[in-house]
Amino acid sequence: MARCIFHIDLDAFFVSVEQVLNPKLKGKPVIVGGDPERRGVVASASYEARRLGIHAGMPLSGARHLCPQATFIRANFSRYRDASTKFMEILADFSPQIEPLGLDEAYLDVTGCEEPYGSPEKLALAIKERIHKELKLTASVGIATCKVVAKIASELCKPDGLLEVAPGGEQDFLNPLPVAKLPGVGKKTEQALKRMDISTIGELASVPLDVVREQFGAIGIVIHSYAKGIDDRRVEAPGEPKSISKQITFAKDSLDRRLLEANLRWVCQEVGEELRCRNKRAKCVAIRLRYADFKTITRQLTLKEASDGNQVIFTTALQLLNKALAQQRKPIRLIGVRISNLVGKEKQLHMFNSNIEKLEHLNGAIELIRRKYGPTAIKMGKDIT
Ligand code: DCP
Ligand code: CA
Repeated sequence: MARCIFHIDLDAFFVSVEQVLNPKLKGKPVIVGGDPERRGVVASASYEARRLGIHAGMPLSGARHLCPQATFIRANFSRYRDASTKFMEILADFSPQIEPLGLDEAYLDVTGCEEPYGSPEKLALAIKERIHKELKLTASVGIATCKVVAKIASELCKPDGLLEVAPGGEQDFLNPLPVAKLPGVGKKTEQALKRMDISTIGELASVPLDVVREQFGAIGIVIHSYAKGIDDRRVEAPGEPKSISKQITFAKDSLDRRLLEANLRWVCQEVGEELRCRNKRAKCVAIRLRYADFKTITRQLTLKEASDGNQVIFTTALQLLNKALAQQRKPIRLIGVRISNLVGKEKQLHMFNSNIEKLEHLNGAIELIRRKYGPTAIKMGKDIT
């Protein structure tokens, strides 16, 4: 089922908070930054000031030169933190899955939450209305099936906007936009892409992955995938993930069982290590396979008992991989593992099962060696270097 992700961003945040406290400033060029006589930069500019060429990050002295009639206000962070807390509380009333980004923006996974409202758009309008009623602030909302498209959508509809990219419409939406709109494409990458005659997202999406990977390495794989409207990142509250996942994209699509197994083992070790660092056990193990044609499948299994052992995770993941390979033999470009249903690591009865206990000791010892001597210092027997 397609996900429904919102990216919500308050408009001209610092400035808008100041305008709520002093409504006379509404509709005027207002700049929050600091004392223009001293060194400092623009933190937030009202849309009226932006029309006169002011933007965040520009020196305040330059801003004053360009726009002497503007009202300059020194940033008052406690006000912005208060507004931010209330903003996040409102969002929490609409979905349990929130990922705040800084003070004034957040991703919401609202899959299934829209039903009582009739549509994602109506749910977004309800959120905007609450924000306006309670905080007197305006927000812009991007709606899409993944984070990257939702974020680009919210940026395009600012201020006080709402833009929904229908499932399946991602590529048409992205194609004409400049590559700089993609997260991960900074000034340098933008210029390097220009030298390759790539200036729109559509042009980037149509270049073979190998070319982009060759040029930009790992980030190339990410931006190429974003350009195709593919973004599997989940909406997760920082610090308390509901799942842990890792994936690896192969240099060349492959059906070589030894390579697939070795990579699967490595990915399982990585998620296992993070799981134990967080002092958790997982009840659910899932694998994700992406084939050469970008078709992506997920297969998952629930364990009888929550575990944090590499071997349990790997054996389960391998079982899922074998089943998937038996059903479909197409070259694979990406393999990933996600463990979820995380529970606390209370001692459980099966801890007295000596085999499991031995494995846990073994995992602990391997990790100690890795931390001390580096990740390649010790590997399980079947690993490929
Ligand atoms: N901020 C800052 N310095 C920057 C950029 C931003 O201090 N270089 C602060 C002030 C902004 C807040 O973070 O109000 C949010 O940043 P945004 O990029 O979302 O900018 P705004 O909310 O001001 O404007 P927009 O309407 O474009 O979201
Ligand atoms: Ca903002």
